[in-house]
Amino acid sequence: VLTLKETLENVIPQRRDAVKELKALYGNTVIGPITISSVIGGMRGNQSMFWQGTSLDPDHGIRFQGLTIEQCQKRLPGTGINGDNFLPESMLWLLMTGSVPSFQQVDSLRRELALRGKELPHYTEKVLLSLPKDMHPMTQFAIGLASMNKGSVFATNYQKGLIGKTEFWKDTLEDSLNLIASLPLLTGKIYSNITNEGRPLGQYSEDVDWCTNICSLLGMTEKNSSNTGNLNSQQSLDFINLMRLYTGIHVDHEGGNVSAHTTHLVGSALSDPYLSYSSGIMGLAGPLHGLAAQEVVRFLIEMNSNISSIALEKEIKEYLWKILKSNRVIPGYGHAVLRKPDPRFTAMLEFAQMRPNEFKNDKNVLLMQKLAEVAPKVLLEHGKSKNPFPNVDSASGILFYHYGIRELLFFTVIFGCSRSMGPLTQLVWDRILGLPIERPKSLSFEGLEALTKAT
Ligand code: FAM
Repeated sequence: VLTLKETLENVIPQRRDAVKELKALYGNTVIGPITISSVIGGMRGNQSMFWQGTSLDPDHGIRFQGLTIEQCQKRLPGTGINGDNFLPESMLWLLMTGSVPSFQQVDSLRRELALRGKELPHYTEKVLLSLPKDMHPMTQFAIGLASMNKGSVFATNYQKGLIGKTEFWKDTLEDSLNLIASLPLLTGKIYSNITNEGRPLGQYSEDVDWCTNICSLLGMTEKNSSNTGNLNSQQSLDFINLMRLYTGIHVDHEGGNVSAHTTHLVGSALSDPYLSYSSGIMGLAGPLHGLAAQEVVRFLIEMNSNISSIALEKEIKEYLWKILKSNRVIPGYGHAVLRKPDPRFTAMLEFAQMRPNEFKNDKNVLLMQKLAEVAPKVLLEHGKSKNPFPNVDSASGILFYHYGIRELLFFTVIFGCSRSMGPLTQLVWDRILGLPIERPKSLSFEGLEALTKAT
């Protein structure tokens, strides 16, 4: 079986030629206008980034190398056990190479990552241990990742002048795989810091998949004696599959979102993958980006304590109207690009719907499901939001909460594990294609004003 790197090596020449030809033949083709509104409005709608792995359609949501979530669920290999979700390792292969891997290919990548990730560098361990236990978990995450830059193969070889530009991608891939592989231990360390005085919550194994290791190190597998969630064996398996589903579909959301764009921008200065992705993590920590899932959990809990029954639609509607009338937003609804329910939400909702017995007594999960019917009606009547449907953050946090992850700030760390795969894949491709340092032109107020006079 060819490794991921060998498979990539076979794909590269044709893709390099195609991009070179596109630039040579159509380099001057105008893609679209850039307006003053977009320049002072977060560059919304400007088609100005090259990004290969994923694309976002307002009606159909995210596509991974052209495949919808539903297609990924059907076609990407999992563990081979019936009912198990596909492995994020499969998604990484798809993003990186552009093709659906075989079971054997995924299994070899699973093994490769498990071996690469079996220990954290001793200095990273030391740094993490020294951090205050109540430090924001995303700050711990970014510090841990940045510290690993000490072992970057790319940075070392670049400094020694050992590699030429066309070969940069090899060390970038090496670092990226090492980084992704390190995430179960890094995440487990952060979770044990905030919940268990830094004492390990579970074991790492070279024989299992990336998500099973994440769950084990969070203390969320049954055989673990310090299990924080007190899960039985079925719940442990379900939680691992929830983790596979969640981390399999949050890998990427085109290039323009903050975490992806930041990783790409910092990487364009030839900063190594550790520095680049730790910057992306800093962006993911923002409340308008990765932190929204915790807002939804707070909202559901608060709403439940303010209504008498989930069955009373009238009461739910009144509660939502009270929020809207006080000029607040309904968290978990609306989107800047999407105009339909987010298919990532639908996938998470289906996870809950397939396990009615597990969730039948969880008022928060039941409310999440009920809101998906009621909130769009209210938002439509309200008439402001361009998208009245549930977004990605509507369901994920409350499902993690159900199984026992109660530290709301930690949700974004799990998001960050998943998000590593898309932006780091693009970083490898940035080096394969030799993309230059990013450097858009900026304009002052006077500069913009002068342009209005010129037209
Ligand atoms: N509840 C109430 N009002 C909403 C709303 C919601 N869920 N979503 C949008 N609106 C309002 C919005 O505030 C704006 O009002 P003003 O004209 O008074 O400023 C109006 O509808 C038009 O907004 P839009 O064009 O439809 O949305 P934007 O592109 O400006 O904003 C969101 C997109 C996601 C920031 C917005 O829908 C929102 O605040 N949603 C609630 C918070 C949330 O769920 N965030 C997570 C988003 C998630 F997908 C992610 O990216 N992680």
